[in-house]
Amino acid sequence: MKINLSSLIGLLAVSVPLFAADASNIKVEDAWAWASPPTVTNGAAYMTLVNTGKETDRLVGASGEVAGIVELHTHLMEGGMMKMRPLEAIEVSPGEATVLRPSGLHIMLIGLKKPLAAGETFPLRLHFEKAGEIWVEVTVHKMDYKGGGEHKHHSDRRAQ
Ligand SMILES: [Cu+2]
Repeated sequence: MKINLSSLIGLLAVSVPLFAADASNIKVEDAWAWASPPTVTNGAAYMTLVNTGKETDRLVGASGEVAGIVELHTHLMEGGMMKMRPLEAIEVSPGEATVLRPSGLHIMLIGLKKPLAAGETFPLRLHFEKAGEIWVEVTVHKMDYKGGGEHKHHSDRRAQ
């Protein structure tokens, strides 16, 4: 029957992007966020992006149900103050890890639907120029979480 044949072709067509995602050159490691106090309505997600391919890729956006608005941000010094700036894209070059971390690059979560609770996880969808969409599960840590050496040198030493 002709109908069966065309639906088979339809299935083949949708399987192509799935295969492309499997062959992705982008690996996302250690996706995390600080837990948010109940009165705080914004948060940020951090992670390490690794490009196992040969060409530079770009993270061009992120989305998720966790917050009303999800943006790519960086921190810049401006007039002696650390300020956040939205970015159009974050470049992910091969051969080096692109680390999103406090006081640096981050995925800004504006208007959290509910506070981020320690121990929970939430999904984020990352949009890459070449690798396409990648879902990551972000783990929420307590605020006093001491990460690796990467987290040591930021300037905002929190009072106990
Ligand atoms: Cu921000």
